Amino acid sequence: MALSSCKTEEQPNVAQWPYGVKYEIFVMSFADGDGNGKGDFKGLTAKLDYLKDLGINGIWLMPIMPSDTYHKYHVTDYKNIDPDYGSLGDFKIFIDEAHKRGIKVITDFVINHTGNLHPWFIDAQKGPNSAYRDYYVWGKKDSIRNQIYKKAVSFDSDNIRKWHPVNGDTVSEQYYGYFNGLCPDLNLDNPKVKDEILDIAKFWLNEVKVDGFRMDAARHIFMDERASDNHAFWVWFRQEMEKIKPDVYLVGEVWSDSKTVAPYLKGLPSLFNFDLGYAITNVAYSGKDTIGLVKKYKDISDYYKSITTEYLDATFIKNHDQTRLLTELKGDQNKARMAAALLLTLPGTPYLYYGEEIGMVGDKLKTYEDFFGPDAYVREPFIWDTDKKDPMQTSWEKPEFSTDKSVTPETTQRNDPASLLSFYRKLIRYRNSSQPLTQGSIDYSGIAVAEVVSFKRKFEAKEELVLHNVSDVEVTVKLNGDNEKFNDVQYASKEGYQLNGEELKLPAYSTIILR
Ligand SMILES: [Ca+2]
Repeated sequence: MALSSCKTEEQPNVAQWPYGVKYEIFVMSFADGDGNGKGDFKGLTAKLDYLKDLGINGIWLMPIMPSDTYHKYHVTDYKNIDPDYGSLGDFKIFIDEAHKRGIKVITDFVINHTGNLHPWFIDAQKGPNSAYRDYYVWGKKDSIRNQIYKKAVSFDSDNIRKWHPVNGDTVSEQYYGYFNGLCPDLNLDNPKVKDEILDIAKFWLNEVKVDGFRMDAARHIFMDERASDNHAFWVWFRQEMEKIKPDVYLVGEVWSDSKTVAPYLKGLPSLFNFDLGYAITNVAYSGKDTIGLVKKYKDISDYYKSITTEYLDATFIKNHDQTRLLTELKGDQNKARMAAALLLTLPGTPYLYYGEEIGMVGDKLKTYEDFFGPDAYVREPFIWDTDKKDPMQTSWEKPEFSTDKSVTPETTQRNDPASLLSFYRKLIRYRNSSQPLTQGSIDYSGIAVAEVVSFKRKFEAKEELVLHNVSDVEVTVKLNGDNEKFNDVQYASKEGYQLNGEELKLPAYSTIILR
């Protein structure tokens, strides 16, 4: 009973798409295949075996289309690959190699806005007679006077000026840009723009063979006052995508509370669960479940399931817009492990943010002086080896947080069974071998101990009991009543646990899964 349980190594992988663990990548920071310091598809292709070994079956790529911004959310050409990342040919090879390894690929598809250097917008700015004028949203000074400054800010934008003048001209029409003036909103009331979007989608899904899209800024397609138009837009969008590719996978970003999120599920049955990310971080940080994590999770997911039977939760802890997990947990790796363990044992399709698995750090709240802004602090180069020994190490920016001093490189962690990376790999493998964890329902365990988050996961006749001691002290719980049947330890994150009859002793910061 002292051994760190490893019944999982030879078990078949039951994580069938769209279930399974996903991995979000900022290509610029991942792996450099041509030696210019910027990540690209040659590099990413060469690192696919790393991702396969980690156990993921899906990759979400942050935007890859040509853009004048480092993060590439301001698109200037919808049918190509940014030259920083290589060629379309490189990308097709990458897709092919990913598919050979059983890994699907989804890309960010930014349709709320284009970059201001997109040819459509360059032309549209020429004046009301431009053929592309109606591709964007224009307002005359009188009609927009009361809404030039929107008072409300949102989670995903602190911009309050939504209307922007062309070249300082505040007399004529101004254009609408929800996030800022550098990314003008597309006019998705215009059928021509909708046709363009479908044409672009056909290109990526049919010709390039991506498996789906992550839809950025899904609740800003139309202005806030037109929420129901936003909901209806996504129903239309999904129907059209399924005509192009019947098994297309779509996941949306609606960064808001669950009440605001819910109406989007009819069009986008997979949406990122921001509330869960906050809740997991909270429990891991405090070392106690003071918020009732399982109830919180069940309340949201039961509510969403009542809206659509197709609901498929897209869970995550942190993404590219947020301070990194380990930084938020004040560098405490034990707590980071517990957060990861919660994510990887709860329902849904868990998304890891690249570098989480090696303990990368980055604080978005740090005052910034460099050109890129605070978001770049959470999008730093992945650390492959010390002293740039790995030729694929990216160096497009000088990292402030994640260096080979602050983060143990992947190469060092790879063969160390006690490393954070090995912890992730082992737990993902266990999840992949378990139908209850991968696609089962969740229910209360009935065990009420504040230091322990516990729940049952069930798929058909298979049932597992998951217990997380999120605290820094050893805790003993009683497995009585209905829980007596769980007597076979399948997974243990640590040595030192003990199951004696009804009593289960959980070491500090440990996860035990029983059948
Ligand atoms: Ca490169």
